Order: sequence, then structure tokens, then C-alpha cells
Amino acid sequence: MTLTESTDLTLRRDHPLYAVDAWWRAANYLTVGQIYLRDNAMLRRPLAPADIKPRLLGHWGTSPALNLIYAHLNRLIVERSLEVLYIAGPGHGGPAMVANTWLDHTYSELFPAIGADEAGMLGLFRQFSSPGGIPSHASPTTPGSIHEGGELGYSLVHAFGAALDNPQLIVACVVGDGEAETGTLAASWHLNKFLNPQTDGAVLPILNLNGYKIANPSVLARIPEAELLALFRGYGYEPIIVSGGFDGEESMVVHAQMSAALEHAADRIAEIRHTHKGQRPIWPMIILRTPKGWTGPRVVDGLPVEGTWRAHQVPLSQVTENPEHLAELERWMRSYHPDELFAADGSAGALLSEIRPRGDHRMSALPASNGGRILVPLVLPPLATHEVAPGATAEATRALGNWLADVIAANPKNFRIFGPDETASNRLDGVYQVTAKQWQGEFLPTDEHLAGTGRVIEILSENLVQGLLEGYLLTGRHGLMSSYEAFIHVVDSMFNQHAKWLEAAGEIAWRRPIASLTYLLSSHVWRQDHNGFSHQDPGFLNHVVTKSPDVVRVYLPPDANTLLVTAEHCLASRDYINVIVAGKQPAPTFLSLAEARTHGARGISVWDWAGTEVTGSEPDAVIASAGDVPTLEAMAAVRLLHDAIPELRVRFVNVVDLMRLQAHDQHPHGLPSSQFDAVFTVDKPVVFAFHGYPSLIHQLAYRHTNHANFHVLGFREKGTTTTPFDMLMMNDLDRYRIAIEVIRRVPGLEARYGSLVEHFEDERSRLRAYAYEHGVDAPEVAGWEWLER
Ligand SMILES: Cc1ncc(C[n+]2csc(CCOP(=O)(O)OP(=O)(O)O)c2C)c(N)n1
Ligand SMILES: [Mg+2]
Repeated sequence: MTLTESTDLTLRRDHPLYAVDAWWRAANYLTVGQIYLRDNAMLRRPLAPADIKPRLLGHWGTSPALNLIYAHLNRLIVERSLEVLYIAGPGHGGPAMVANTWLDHTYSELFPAIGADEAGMLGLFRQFSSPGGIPSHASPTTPGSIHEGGELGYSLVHAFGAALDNPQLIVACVVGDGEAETGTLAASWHLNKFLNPQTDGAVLPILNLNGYKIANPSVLARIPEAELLALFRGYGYEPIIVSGGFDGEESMVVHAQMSAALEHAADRIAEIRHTHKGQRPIWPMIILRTPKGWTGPRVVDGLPVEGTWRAHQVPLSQVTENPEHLAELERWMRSYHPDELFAADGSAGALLSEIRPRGDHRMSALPASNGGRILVPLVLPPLATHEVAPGATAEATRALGNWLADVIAANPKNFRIFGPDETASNRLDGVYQVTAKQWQGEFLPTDEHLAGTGRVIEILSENLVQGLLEGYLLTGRHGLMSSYEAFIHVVDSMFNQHAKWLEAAGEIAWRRPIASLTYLLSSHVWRQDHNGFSHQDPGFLNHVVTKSPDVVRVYLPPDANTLLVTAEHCLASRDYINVIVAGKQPAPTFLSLAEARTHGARGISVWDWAGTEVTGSEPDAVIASAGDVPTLEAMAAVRLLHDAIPELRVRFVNVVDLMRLQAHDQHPHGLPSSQFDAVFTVDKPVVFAFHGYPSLIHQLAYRHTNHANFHVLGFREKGTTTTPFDMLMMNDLDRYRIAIEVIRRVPGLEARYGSLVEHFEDERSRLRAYAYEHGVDAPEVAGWEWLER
């Protein structure tokens, strides 16, 4: 008899789903306990106000569905020996996820202070959302989680990222119906057009239609079912609806439907895997309708709670003051029959072990959920064959793309490149020598580089690009994403969340280090020749530096060879977010590969060959640069000054690792102050040509002795579709302006060289007029070359 045919819907112990129901009740009990109790964990005596936590925190409403799904998946895993990763989109149901991992015994294995007995249960309750305890979401402390779910919207994209190149894996992804309204989640359904059934795993979305968010109904819960089904069929899924009753016998209706739905889904997934013939399959998905806060208090103070938005957080909020609330809490907790679920010592009872997967099959212990455990280091092929000869003109990102082709060839199954549509535009198309863009949509003869498998995935959503890479990295693999610099702001908030995850995970011993998330930002502010103001924004760097110094790294390689060594360094690193900003336009190569390696390792160097200082004496001024275009301008400024004022001694400094500018105790890369002083002097003027917004350099360097003498030139939010040199002039970052600022700041110089300043201003006017008249920059700036070394 299959479960769908079962007519036995009573709670009899011999019911095939009795253990599932018991697990669900146990997890619900532990969820409520975490929200409310600091004593009397097993209700050995009537609840008293002293048993209640002083602050009632947490989210009940989403939890019963998370628990129900967990219990059912456990049964499926045991029956079919599956490998399942559980992602809780409504990660605010943290106590539910923690409860399940405790029932799995994983929690006590990883946190021995929280034993698998009554004392451990009490510890579990007390630590939740308490100072010095654990956070309220499915955070890095939650075993089995790769997804905090604090900021809603990323569950499904994380699920797809995790599934890539994991052909044996099923990622069960619970999506909140409110979460489903976010832009990222709404776009994520389309990721089934990329997943390859043979080389990737399966994603099983489980949309929990509990009807509500914090204060509103959810959109998807208030459309006719026919529309709902049409929507998901339109996305290319086979929706399976589970919608049962409310409690008692009716919960067994839901159990029966849910287990049948999961079995059908697992059958379909197995069938798709075995019979896939190259056509995009119609993957199953489950729509689970349950009341929000199911099994919790129905009515509180005369107002309906179960099945409404009022169940979102803590349904009974006056438990210490109001005896009726206290009595209702006790009734609620006893309704789960804890004495039937837990042994006398408080451990999970024998009944639950029937559906508890063993060892690494437990969702809370799945190796992929602690990606560092299974991470295979990348094979990093030599850079030497991609070296650009110093002095040669090169598109930096093209050199990188050619090396990335080697990386892909050497790591065919655990390295991917993600991008919003710009891999080729950013000149990384060398990778198509060895791979293609993975695609499960329809094909046309005119398509290029599209194939059923491939190491590049492009979809025009920076959110999806970032989320796929996160899911891929968090499950133990490696990758890179590229984006236009301006539009990476689209993922500011996702960047925050990943940085917070890495920061928090770094504190947890059993979370093993994972590969860093590396951004390549190209088509940057200074060379948006095709586009204009909307595409000119270097502000992502300002955003990045706000996050923990343990996590963030920012690199501005000045040329192709430095980009190569920087990328190699970033791909080998762990637990960071690396931001690399590099141009794609033809540009000079200043350093050999060996010099670039030294420069990259130092992060900041005095380029004595580019300056005019004399060994043994201090310079009159320092010109510093960070970023490829500003570096060229700064070097041109040195030349202008040298030609006009031969006695002036200028030191030239290039910064590739931006965090070198911070104080040593603020960032691990920060230069010790003595070294900073040695480079920038303690009293000479420093004119700093910066790729981004000038205030960022001040923000980073403000603690250093000579900071008051720093004058930073950079992007001043002036832009349009114009020539590269006009862009520099619009923002006062051109060579003449840099030279003028030096003349103004070196004591006594302005008085002697006032006419030179006027000449430089005239040159700016002339060059602007030339650009306006001819539509291109004058040859003396467009073709200017640094040849002396
Ligand atoms: C991006 C984002 N916006 C707002 C919130 C605040 N918030 C937390 S829970 C929630 C409602 C979630 O509703 P739903 O996804 O349906 O989850 P459930 O009903 O299962 O609690 C909101 C708006 C958030 N966490 N993330
Ligand atoms: Mg909801």
C-alpha cells in the first residue's frame, strides 16, 4: 500500500508516519522551549514565571513548517539513502533548525557543552537568542546550514549554486511565501534553465505558503490556485500541492500528502537523472500550504493567532505577567506529548531514531554544508606563459582570461566563472577556448559558446550571479565573478551578508575555511567610453571597506602582469572577499611578472624608476597612485613636472593592496606606521591619484602621521559619454591637475612657477577643445607612452 492510498489517518503507533509525526512534535517542542524557557525544560513540574526567559525573542510562525519538512526529509533520506542539503529560506526559524540538529545528535557532537540529555536540552533553550549564546537565525553556528536567511531572498539561488557539480546531491530548499516576493527569489526560479541533470545535482524547491509575512498576507497565497500552478508551470516546474488541515487527525492528512509529494519528487528526480536526453527536464517542486504558526496558540487575548500574521514572532508575549498566557504556553508545550518523545534522561527517544539518518547522511552533518571539509585546493597553473612584456600595450583582463582558461582546464569540476552577461565584454573570453557557457534553454544555430555543460554561467542578475557563487563556494568549491564596476552595487547587500557569514564562521572551529569570493570589476569608471554617467561609479569600494578587516581585501593592480599575480593570490586565498578592479582597455604594462609578484606581495611600493628622487635625500613631494588609469596619469604628471622643473624631486608610490593604507591595528594588511612614514614621509606633500572617490583614501589613511599633507584626486561624480581624457579632466584627475597640485603644495613652488600652472590650465582647455572638436583625445595624450625604465 502506498502512502497516498493510506486511509489510516489516526495517530496510531504502527502508522507508517508515526515516527515522522513524533519528530515533528519533538522539534516543535524544542522550538517553543528555545523561545520561552530558561528552566523546567522537560516540564517536570507546572510552569512557573521563574521558568520563563526575561526577554522573549525568536520566530515561531515559520518554524512548524520547517520542522515538518525536516522530519519528512529525514524519513526519505533513511529510506532511500539520499544525500540531501537543507536550506531554510525563512532562516528566522533558527530555533527550528537548531532543534532538528539537536535531535540529529549533531549539535551535541559539535558543541559538547550542549549534551544530548536533559541538561543539554536546557542549555539549548537557555543559549538561544541570549547574550553570549547563539543568534536567532540559521547562522553559521547552526550545523548543516549554508544559509543564514536573515536577509530574505537568497535561498533558492544558494540551492542552485550548491547543486552545481554535485550530481549525487538533492538540495531541498524551503522558500518563504514572503521571501518569494523579493527580486532575487523571484528571478531564481529561472535557474532551472542552467542546471544540467547529469553533471549537477537536483534542487527541490518547497514553497511554504503559510499565507503571511510579518504583518501582511503574501501575494502568492492570495491568488487563485489555477494562477499559482500556471505560474510555476510557466517557470518550467511540475508543482505538487500539499494542503491539509490544521491539527489532530488533519495533521496526518498533511503528513500523508507531504510524504507522497516527497516520494513523487524523489522518483521524478531519479528518473530525470537516469533518462535525461539533453532536453531541459521539468523538475518537481512542492507547494506546501500550512497555517502560519501551526500547532501554536489559536487565539490569544481574543485575537486569532494560529494561521495569521500574528504568529510570526512570539505568539504569547505576556507569559510572566499573565497567568492565562503562562497556562496557555504550558498547554501548548504539553500538546506535543514530550514524555512520549524524550527518554527519561531527556535525550531524543527511540522512536525518533527510526527516521534519524546516520553519520554524514544527517542533513546537519552533510559534508557539503561545511564546504571547507571537502574543499580540494585549486591547481593553479603557471602564469609565465601569459606574461605581457614590460612596455607592451595589453588589455589586462584579456591576459587574465587566457590564464583562467588554464585554470579551468586544470580544475574541470570545481571551478566556475559567473557573470551577468559580460564575461566576453570584460575580455575574459579566452576561457571559451576550453569551455562554454552552461545552458539548458533552447538552442539556435547562431548561438556561440553555449552548451549543455560549461564552466561559465551567465544570467542577467548580479544577485543571481553572486548567489550562485556563494552557494558554490560554501559547498567547498572555487570560483570568480565578474561585473561592470558600477553595477556591482546591485549586490551591496548580498556582499554584506556573505561578509557577515564569513566573519561569524571564522569564529567557529568546526567550520573549515572555504575559498574566498573574488570579484573582478572591470569596464570601470574611467573607461566607460560606450556608456556614460550611469555606468561610472567606483563606490563599491567604499562599501566594501566597512566590513570586517578579517574578511575584506581590495586590489587595484596597475597593469596586466600585476592583475595576473593578484588573481592567482586571490584564488588561492580562503575565507575572504577579494575585490579586484582592473581595466579591459589597451594599457601600458609597467612591470615584468617577477616585478609584479614582488609588488603584489608588498602591496605598496616606491617605484624609483618612475620618480625623480635622488637616493639618499628626501623627495620634495610624493605622487602616489592606486588604479590602472590613475597610475598612468600620475606617471605622466611626474614627467610634466620633471620637464618643467628639473630640480624638483618627486617620489612615485603605487598602491595595489588598498588596505595597506589603513593603520596596522585596523587591518591585518595595514602598514606599520614606521613603514608608512618611510614611504610617504612625515611632512612632504602627497598627491594621491585614486581610482575611486577621494574620501576613501582619507578614511583609510587618517591615522597616519603625514595624513594632513595628503591631497587625493579621484572620481568626483562627474561623468558622461566622452573621451577618456575628458573624463579625467572633468574629475580633476588628469596629469596636468596632478602636476598643478604638486606645484601648489611644495613650499615656495607656486610663487616661482605661477606661469607654469597657467600653462597647464591652458593645456587642459586646449585638450578639451580638441576632444569636443574631433570626438577623440589629442594624440599627445591618447598616444602617450611610458617608455623609460
Ligand atoms: C530582504 C528582507 N526584507 C525584510 C526582512 C524582514 N522580515 C523578516 S521575516 C519577514 C517576513 C517573511 O515572510 P515569509 O518569507 O513568508 O516567512 P514566514 O512566513 O515563513 O515567516 C520580513 C519581511 C528581511 N528579513 N529581509
Ligand atoms: Mg510566510
